Amino acid sequence: MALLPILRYPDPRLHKVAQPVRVVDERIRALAADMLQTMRQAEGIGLAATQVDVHERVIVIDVSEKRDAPMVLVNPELLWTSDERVKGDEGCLSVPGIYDGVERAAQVRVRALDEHGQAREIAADGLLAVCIQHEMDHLMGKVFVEYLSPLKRGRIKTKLLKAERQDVQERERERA
Ligand code: QAP
Ligand code: CO
Repeated sequence: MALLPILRYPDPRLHKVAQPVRVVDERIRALAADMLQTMRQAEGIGLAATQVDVHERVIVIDVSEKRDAPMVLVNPELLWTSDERVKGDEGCLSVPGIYDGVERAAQVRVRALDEHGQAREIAADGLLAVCIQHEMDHLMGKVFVEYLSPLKRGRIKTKLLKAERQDVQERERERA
């Protein structure tokens, strides 16, 4: 298992569209295991392969209180979304320190393969429904800040680019 580096907004690679997985094999299981480890270590509830610069349709989620109910969704497809909408604050491991309100379908039904290549259908509401939609957006190259106003998005971009520059400088100072 390995921790994978997480791309940070506004990295252009976050906008690549992921390709369907052809076979769920050891390579995909290893990727999912690494993604789960990376998500746990970063204290996230969801992570899409796009965020670790792998452009294949794989997401991992664990919205359980005890963080002991990991889900692997390969080639997820939305079968149904409710007309009922909910607005809640979202964050993202690729947009650290930023949280803002996004409107989503309150309930969804999704079909996906699990880590063994078994087809499953999931009916979700609450946080799981929101998380599935957020992670599926990543696979389409979409980051939640794109639902915010251009003004907010611009401010977020500036803030994160500044933080990134400071990180680089810090690492350079450490090496010196
Ligand atoms: C997506 O996001 C999500 O800024 C998953 O400093 C978020 O795991 C779906 C995180 C909210 C539904 C609701 C963000 C951790 C984790 C940060 C995450 C941070 C540390 C975000
Ligand atoms: Co995200």
